[in-house]
Amino acid sequence: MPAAALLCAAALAMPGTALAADDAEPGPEQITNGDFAAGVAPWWGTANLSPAVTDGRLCAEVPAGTANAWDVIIGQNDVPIVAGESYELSYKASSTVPLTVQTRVQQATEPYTTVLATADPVGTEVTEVSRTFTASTDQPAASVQLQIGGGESATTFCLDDVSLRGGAEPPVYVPDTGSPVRVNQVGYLPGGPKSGTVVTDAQAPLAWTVKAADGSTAATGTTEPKGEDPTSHQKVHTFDFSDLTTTGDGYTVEVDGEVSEPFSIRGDLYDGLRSDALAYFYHNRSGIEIDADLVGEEYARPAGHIGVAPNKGDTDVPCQPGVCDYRLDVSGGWYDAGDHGKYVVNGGISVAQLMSTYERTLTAADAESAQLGDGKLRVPERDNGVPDILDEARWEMDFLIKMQVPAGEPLAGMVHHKMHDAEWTGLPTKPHLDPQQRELHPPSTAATLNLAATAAQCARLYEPFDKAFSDRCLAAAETAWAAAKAHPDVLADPNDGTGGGAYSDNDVRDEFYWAAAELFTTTGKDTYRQAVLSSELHDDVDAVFSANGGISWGSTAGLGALTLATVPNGLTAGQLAGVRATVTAGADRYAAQSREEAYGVPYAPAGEDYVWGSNSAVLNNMVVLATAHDLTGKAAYQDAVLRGADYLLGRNPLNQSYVTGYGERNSHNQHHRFWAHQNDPSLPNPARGSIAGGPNLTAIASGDPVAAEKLTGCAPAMCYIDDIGSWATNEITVNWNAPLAFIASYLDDAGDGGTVAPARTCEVTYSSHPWNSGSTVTVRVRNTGSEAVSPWSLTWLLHGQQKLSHTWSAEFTQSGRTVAAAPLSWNRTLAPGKAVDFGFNTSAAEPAPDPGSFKLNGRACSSG
Ligand code: 9MR
Repeated sequence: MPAAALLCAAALAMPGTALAADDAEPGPEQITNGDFAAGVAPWWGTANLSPAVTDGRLCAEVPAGTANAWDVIIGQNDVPIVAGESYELSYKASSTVPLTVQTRVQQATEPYTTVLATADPVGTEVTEVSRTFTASTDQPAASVQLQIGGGESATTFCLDDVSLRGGAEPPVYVPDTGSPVRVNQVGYLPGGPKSGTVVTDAQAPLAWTVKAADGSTAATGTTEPKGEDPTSHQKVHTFDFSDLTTTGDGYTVEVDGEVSEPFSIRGDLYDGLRSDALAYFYHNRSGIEIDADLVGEEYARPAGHIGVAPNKGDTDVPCQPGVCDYRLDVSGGWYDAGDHGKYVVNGGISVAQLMSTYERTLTAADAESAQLGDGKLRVPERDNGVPDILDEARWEMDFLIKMQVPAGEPLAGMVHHKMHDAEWTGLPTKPHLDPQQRELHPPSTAATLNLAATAAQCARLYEPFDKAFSDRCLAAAETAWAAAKAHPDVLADPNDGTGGGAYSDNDVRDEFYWAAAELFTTTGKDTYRQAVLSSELHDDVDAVFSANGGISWGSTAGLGALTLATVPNGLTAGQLAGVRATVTAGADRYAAQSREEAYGVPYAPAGEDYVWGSNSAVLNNMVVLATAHDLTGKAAYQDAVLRGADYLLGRNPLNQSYVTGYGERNSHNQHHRFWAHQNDPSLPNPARGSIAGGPNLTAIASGDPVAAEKLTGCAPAMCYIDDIGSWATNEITVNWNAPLAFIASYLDDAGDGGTVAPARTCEVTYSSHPWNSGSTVTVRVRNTGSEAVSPWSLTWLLHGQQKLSHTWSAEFTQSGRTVAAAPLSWNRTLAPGKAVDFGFNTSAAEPAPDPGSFKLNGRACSSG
């Protein structure tokens, strides 16, 4: 079956109406984006033109001295023309030097048979042209062309309100959704929930059968009718085969004679996704050659935006006119998305979530750091002694710091909101061939707080690996915080969207909260504590983990709450319990949504309002659920994460896996200027592990031309198309791949996805009391397992600026915030049922509460 089936609606609707009679209704519109409200596409120009939308019209500089009218063309292809039908073509045009337009409706390729060929004079004033014709031949994909070459003088030609009415109703796009039986096309973890959805009009339960690869029956049961699903308007049943735990590949589910896509049941399903999702960031680095040895020939490319022509940046970038009179080296960082812009508020959340993917391995009992470690990921900094995921994050952190306004300049310490091309470039454009001027846009409070938050997190995570960099991060963070406090309401302009996205945000209370939480967690300082506790968002679950989707680039309070709940900090036990309760309340909400949704997705915005990048809203809810699972060990949270993965990987109304390379029916034509295979077969598809933005109810209103053509009337969770032109449903971005990386890492750590919390074979009691200007801590670790541990080693995190001063009864090392205690000669062996006691004093004037998470020889202990 083709990826998308086109049905001609002529059979269903009224036949095209002729225009011969004066009172006849004009027929249906055949032109897409004739008023240019959605920008240039799908209009095209010959290579000697650079058409752009100016004041709502399409304008182009027509060169002088071409020989023929057809040497300069503005046109639109794929316009269906039906023989015998009557049409009216009309448009408004002006030309600074009067010219004659050769107006054509014709075949796009040889022999260029025309159904309309007229010569229409256009003057300096707006001229209206209107022509009617009856088509002499069928042309299913005709080309409407305004041929404007052959003039002696150069001229500016502008065009508006192009319309071609008549003929048959244009074809209605009907997505090919394949089998009505929907499953996670990658598979299910053996110990996790296994559910699916089937689209059917049947009222009564239906029998389902899971078949193994050899065709044998592996499990059977009956479906549960669910009625009409409001997200898809499909009538659906669900089915559950969680009891099947036998590992294998090539399973299918059969319901009512219909067979699902194949899937596996295995514990290592997400092994590859963790590193692929993270490789996305290296692939999209700016300012460095992408090395074939790391990504393969197909994906290798020269460094983009290092000041080598035709690039104009990013090593010496001016501000937009009137914004500043200095220039900055803002090279490096990651490209935002399909475009080459670099936006602090979006880079900020992305790098934070990458750092949190790493930080989780320090705090979550069952998280593994090895797969993120040195030499494990596709980064050129392998074997430098630093975990690879931190190498990747540093590429962006360095860029974010460069975006800070230098000392001595107006608004020093604030951070430029973004930098990008002065005009939008077309698809495809390889980064190193982007000829546009790059410009810094004004600083904003939101961007400044993004730097404060991420640089504070950077300071604590890089301390063990590069103290100077850690210090630089902390200085940048504190400078940014002070600048944001001094300029608390400098908002980015929502209309500043030429050549790059606006990323405007008119509420920065959440950015203040996030930055305060990170700065407090890193420094323990009272100013930041007060800023956290006095924020009206603190512990307000409705604001922080909204039912409509909690965390996004414009809504960052949840990032702060997750850090406070998981990374040891100086909150009192009561305050810590409060913030953890906020996280679990948010997770309870998303888990309930997942249980109630027909497709199991932990996302249920009011009015089914699937937002731009809805897949990242799903993922960010999954991050809250995963964190709640890390904190509590409750299976219900992990189950909801797994059902979220099912939705993203195929159990959804479109039967679509949204992650390139994963699942039979995966998205692979996402909107991207280099991974533009759909536009240019010599270029690659997106690399494995790239997640599409997903269904977007506002896609048409946003001016997405493919959505306008194909998705009119779509049900919320079906407003998506895997077409490179659909930038509002099918783009890829750093801030969507970052939560994917977090979740892939969590899922890989989840092993078999057991619903029973893993057995703990050690127990830690941690008691802390104020002492002089610091704290005295005593630790007891008990071996609750059946085997001796010898020699033992216990690790945990200290918080803030706490440093060990005096220690006893164990050998201590501190690396950044991580403390390791090892035995002395006399307490080397921890026998079953026995405990060892040791202790230490800390130096900083802040409490040292129980971090709640300990590992004995790398395995999690329970703490009591
Ligand atoms: O992800 C952004 C989404 O939340 C906004 O609604 C939308 C319109 O402002 O912009 C999205 O971000 C795009 C950005 O503006 C430009 N680079 C690509 C981003 C993803 O489509």
